[in-house]
Amino acid sequence: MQRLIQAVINAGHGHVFQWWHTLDDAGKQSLLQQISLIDIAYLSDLYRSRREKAPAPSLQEITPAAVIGLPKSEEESVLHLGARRIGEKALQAGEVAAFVVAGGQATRLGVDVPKGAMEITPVKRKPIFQTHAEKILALSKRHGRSIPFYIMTSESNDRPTREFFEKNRNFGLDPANIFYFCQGMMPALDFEGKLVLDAKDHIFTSPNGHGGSIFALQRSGALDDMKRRGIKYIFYFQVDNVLINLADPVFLGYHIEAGAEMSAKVTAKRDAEEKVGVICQVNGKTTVIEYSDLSDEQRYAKNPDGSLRFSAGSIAIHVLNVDFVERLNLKENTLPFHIAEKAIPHLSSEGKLVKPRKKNGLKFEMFVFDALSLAEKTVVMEVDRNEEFAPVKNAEGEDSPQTARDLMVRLYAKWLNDAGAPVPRDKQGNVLGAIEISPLFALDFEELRSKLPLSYEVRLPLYLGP
Ligand code: UD2
Repeated sequence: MQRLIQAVINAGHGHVFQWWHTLDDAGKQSLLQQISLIDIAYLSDLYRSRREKAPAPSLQEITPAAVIGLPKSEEESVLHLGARRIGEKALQAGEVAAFVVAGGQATRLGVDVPKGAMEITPVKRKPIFQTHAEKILALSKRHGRSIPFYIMTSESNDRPTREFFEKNRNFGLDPANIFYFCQGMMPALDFEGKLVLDAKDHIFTSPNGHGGSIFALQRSGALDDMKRRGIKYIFYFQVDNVLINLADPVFLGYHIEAGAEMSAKVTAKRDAEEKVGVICQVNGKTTVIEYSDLSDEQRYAKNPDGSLRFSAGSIAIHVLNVDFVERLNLKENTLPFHIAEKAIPHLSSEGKLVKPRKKNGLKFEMFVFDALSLAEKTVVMEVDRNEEFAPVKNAEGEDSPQTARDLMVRLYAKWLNDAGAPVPRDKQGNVLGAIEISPLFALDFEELRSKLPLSYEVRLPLYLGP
């Protein structure tokens, strides 16, 4: 014990023992236990190198990624159909797992429940987790094989997430097919590079980023569980996308057909300013460059036809091979840490918790898309954002519950229209009420069309459920 304390003092973090004399044995134990798990030397390296960021690649060094576009010809539709068949075969063989990352702290949303527990759907106000669960149920039924659901949480929302599922009887899923695990945590540092106490016996930590999922999958036993079940492909998505086309067989099919290790879906960026990472090629490797890391020259670069040169916006949907994730776990520190300045809660000199508004320290996060450049082969596929992307990030305005609901209504209205059931609209074309179609009624347009009676009359609000 003495040796550990001395090592921490020598490394310049003696202040974490500031309240030692006030702690009872349990408090001392828990502080020491936490410290013993922190790699202080590595943290110091990260701090020292915080300004040594490799220069962003120049306009000449990056090229747009090769993207499988939306089908525009008969020939491309046939290719899509071929991919769909391959993906469906993998689903029927039970080789696909659904994996949601839900460990974020939903800071921008400002809610005190896990983001997945937020009520979202336009008519029934079903929570986000239920929309995902219903898709998994519907897919399992369609393909005759259950799809196991892996849910990554973090320290602060693990228990509420499990309790939420239990309270709702797992939304009909078999609990034997749900696997929860916590992602890793990472200590923050203040601007002087010192660890921060947020209680007299506790050092402030925060989730280590969605990239931490690569290592948490292995550490938690989830990867072993997948191998036991014969899973080969992990369908990765973010909890906040309520229009996720879960386990999309076309995407899976292209990935499998190409022998890829990790793949990504993109949508054409709305405009140069949209805050999504851009997928491109850097030195021949598929890479995501975060919005903030693009130079203005790159952000606004145009093709001769006036379209954006770097328009492949990452929507954080991936397929990863189980083998690939295993390989990434063979070495330490495979993914880099990104450093962000944040407001870090800390103790005042009187030992009271202070929650500052201003940025006062550094948080460290790994990003899953950094694994793309480590894959031997990747597939990048474009999808229509109106059909597959409705993220819930903010309480109001852009990417909020309201915009997500509007996008759901718009999509369901289009399905109904295309299936021959006109939807009441105002002169501007806005739908005159709420529409909700449960995945248990129809997972997609084709299923809706096959189930809708002839001359179906749409009355709003409309809910189509099981
Ligand atoms: C992410 C992408 C952005 C774009 C966008 C699409 C990054 C840095 N940027 O933006 O390029 O694709 O998504 O919606 O990822 N999470 C964890 N653990 C963590 C941190 C996050 O599980 O430690 C989960 C979180 O619960 C959420 C997802 O990862 O489901 C995305 O996190 P975010 O909302 O912080 O990402 P954002 O909006 O910066």
